[in-house]
Amino acid sequence: MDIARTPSTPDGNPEMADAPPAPKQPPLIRREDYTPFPWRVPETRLEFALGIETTRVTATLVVAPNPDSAPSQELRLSGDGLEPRSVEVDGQGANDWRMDDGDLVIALSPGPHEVRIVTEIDPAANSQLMGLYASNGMLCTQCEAEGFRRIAFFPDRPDVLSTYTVRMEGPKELFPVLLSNGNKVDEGDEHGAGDAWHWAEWHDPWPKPSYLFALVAGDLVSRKDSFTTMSGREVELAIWVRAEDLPRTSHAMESLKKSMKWDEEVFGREYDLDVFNIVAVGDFNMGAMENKGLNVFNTKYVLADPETATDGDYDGIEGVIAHEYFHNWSGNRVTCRDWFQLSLKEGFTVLRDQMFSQDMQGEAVKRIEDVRLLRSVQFPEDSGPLAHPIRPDSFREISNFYTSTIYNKGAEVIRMMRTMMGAESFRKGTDLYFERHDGEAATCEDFVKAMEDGAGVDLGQFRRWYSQAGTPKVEVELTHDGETARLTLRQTVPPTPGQPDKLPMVIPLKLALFDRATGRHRGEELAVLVGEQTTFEYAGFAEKPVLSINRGFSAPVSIEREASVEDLVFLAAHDDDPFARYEAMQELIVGHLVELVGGGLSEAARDSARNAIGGALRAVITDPKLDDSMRGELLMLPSQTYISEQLLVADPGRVHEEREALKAWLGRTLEAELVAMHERASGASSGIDQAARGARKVKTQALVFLAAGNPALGERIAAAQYDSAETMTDRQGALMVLCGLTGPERTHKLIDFYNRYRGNPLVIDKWFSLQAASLHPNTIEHVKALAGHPDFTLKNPNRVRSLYMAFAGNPHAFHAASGEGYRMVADLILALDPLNAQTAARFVPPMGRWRRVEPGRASIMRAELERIAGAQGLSRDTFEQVTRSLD
Ligand code: B3K
Ligand code: ZN
Repeated sequence: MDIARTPSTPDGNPEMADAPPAPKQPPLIRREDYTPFPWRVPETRLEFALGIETTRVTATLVVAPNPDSAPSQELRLSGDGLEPRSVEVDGQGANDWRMDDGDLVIALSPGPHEVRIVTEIDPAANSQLMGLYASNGMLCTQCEAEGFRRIAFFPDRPDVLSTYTVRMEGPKELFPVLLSNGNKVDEGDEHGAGDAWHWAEWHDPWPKPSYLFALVAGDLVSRKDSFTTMSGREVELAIWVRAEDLPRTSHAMESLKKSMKWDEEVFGREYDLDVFNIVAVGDFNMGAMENKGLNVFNTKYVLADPETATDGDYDGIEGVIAHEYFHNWSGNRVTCRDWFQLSLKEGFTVLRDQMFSQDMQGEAVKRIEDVRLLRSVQFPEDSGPLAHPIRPDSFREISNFYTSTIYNKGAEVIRMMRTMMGAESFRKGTDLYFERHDGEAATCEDFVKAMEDGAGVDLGQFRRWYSQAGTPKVEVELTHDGETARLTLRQTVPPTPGQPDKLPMVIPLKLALFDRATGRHRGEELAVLVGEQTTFEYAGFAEKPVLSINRGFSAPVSIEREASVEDLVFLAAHDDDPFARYEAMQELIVGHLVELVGGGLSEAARDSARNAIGGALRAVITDPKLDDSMRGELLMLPSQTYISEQLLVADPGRVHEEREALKAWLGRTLEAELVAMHERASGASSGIDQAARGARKVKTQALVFLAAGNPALGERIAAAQYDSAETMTDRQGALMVLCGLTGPERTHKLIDFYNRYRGNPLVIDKWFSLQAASLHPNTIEHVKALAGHPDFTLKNPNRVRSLYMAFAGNPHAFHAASGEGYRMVADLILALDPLNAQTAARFVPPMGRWRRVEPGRASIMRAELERIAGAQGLSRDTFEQVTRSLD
């Protein structure tokens, strides 16, 4: 309706008329506005009378004025959708309280008090999966970041640390197991209720913020084990799952024990409670949660056996178990002062889990995988409308800031510190950090200061990594003159939302200069770029050397250089740094595809580049010195996202076309070698040793190329691999390839896969994902049909992600020129937002890339974002992401 014709209501308020109300802008919360909470809460007692539909919560808070804050006459307790049933202060019913935007504000005279509030919640109705909710008959919690306020009125902010005692009671039959943080101190049957009801009391001696609170009640069984800490304390370990899942918990338990040992050895961190519990839940918004002594996990990161989990799933479990366990120190013992400091715990803990996995799984391949993730998710984030520094300055909804920037770039920033100061000094810095801030809610600045003081270094200018967003670009030029090689490095940091002008960063670049004739270099160097431009000189080179730069990906930057095809082929074959070798191969292929997409490449130039790439890949396939895990990495074509990222504005259709054409050409040209590699690798065992895992990786790599070059041959070999598969890795790899083909085996094997694994939700998730991520020409129709499949539900985040996140990451179908892919994702966001806002908002970033997409598609993407923005009653999560994406 035209605004001019909107009838006014008697009081002149157009919002009362039938026009949609203007969406209320959620408040912007700023880092600079931080003030300490006026009250301390030394003790918290929570009593839960548990029920799936009604749970009664009695919260007793011992409060006292905070000496570090200005005094206050009122106590503001955060609440979200709660109503107080009773409010008592010091044992007396209180009248002097009010509700303010969901919060409970109680008038309180200065001095210590005991405040008791009763609330009732309905876990079954909690589809947001934040707070206390029901999942498959059990009750569990998720409180980070602001879920605790959906359970009880409380100062729900990370700098209010309290010691918790939790009493739970409920029907034994429904909830035979009752768990909370810390140690179980007592339990018993409820008097007067026969033996039908029971209770348990838990006490956590470590003060913690409310976001680390957890409770689980359900019919669960556990795998038990124990760990003796470095000081000789015995810790009881338990992984709690549904009875039918128990056989699939051994890998998770082994991962936990390895993590505990590794953290003692590498960071000197010992576990600090008598028990460590992990619970697996089928309905979960993310991977896992590090609640003190009671980690809650998505089943995806707990359950595995070779029949149902891939090698990648095994690694994911090991990495996530480690990550959550490591949070016990980096996050729990030392927590965050406010949510702007999120990277303090997340960036550091990601670095710690990456280092652990590098030690467990092999350094080189893990590093390549981590960089691939950074480039495919974080780099696009950093160059788009949602770019933010690793320590953001403002937000409207904190759930939107659990980003790859906070996590992965955050880890890279701390990794750079380690690269510059060396492993030993780094450990001195982290020791000092833990010692200085144990039991505190700290800031990123506290971390940097402790690293400076502990390691004895100056990180003055380096701090800009915390405040400036955007991926720095480093232009590299190598010249040679007489006996001297001169390396000029020039940096620019691109403008990002709210940060038009940037200052130079500190960029540590590991490099080596190779002698072309011998294929050797004289040692790795570290060049640290601090200004906008610096020239480094290297004497003693009779001939221009070949430059290997950003070895090990020592800095999260994009390197721009004019490397010749010959130099890249040289590095791809000779570089002794595995990452640099991988990088040279990627550069070779990306450079070629970018040229092709740009047009104007003659056929002769294209053929010569193709031949160089083909030759380099042939050398990789046949190099006897390479192990298969690394070979698999070198054979991976750069992703479409990464290629598009190199272009200012990309036509997804063109990028896809050229990438597929190259893949097909390579499949045809290297057919004999690929078939031989597949045959050789098929002879490997089905074990989980590195050799067997590597063999599985190259087998599926071979299929990818073969199917592109010769679909009939690819289909035949893939179908045979599917039939003879002894592991999920082989079976899923074969089905992935078949999903992209149009032959009959696609349907046969999809039916077989579904029937074989129906009833196993994690495997059925794979079945959805494989079809949604497929390059098959009819993927859009397939996804539409799958959305109506009886196994599809919007209520389970794993299932939603398995279909729609896979689809939104599909470079072909999502970007269909008709705009249908964009419409489908926008429809999903609108349907999911009222049910699960956090998950819905996660689908906005792929649409927010419109500025980097050719104008035809860009206008459809933008229109879809506007359609979402115009919807009534949008959540704060989705509203913030959509409006930032349109700005
Ligand atoms: N700290 C949690 C993430 C919580 C996300 C809340 N939206 C898991 C982790 O990073 O370890
Ligand atoms: Zn984490």
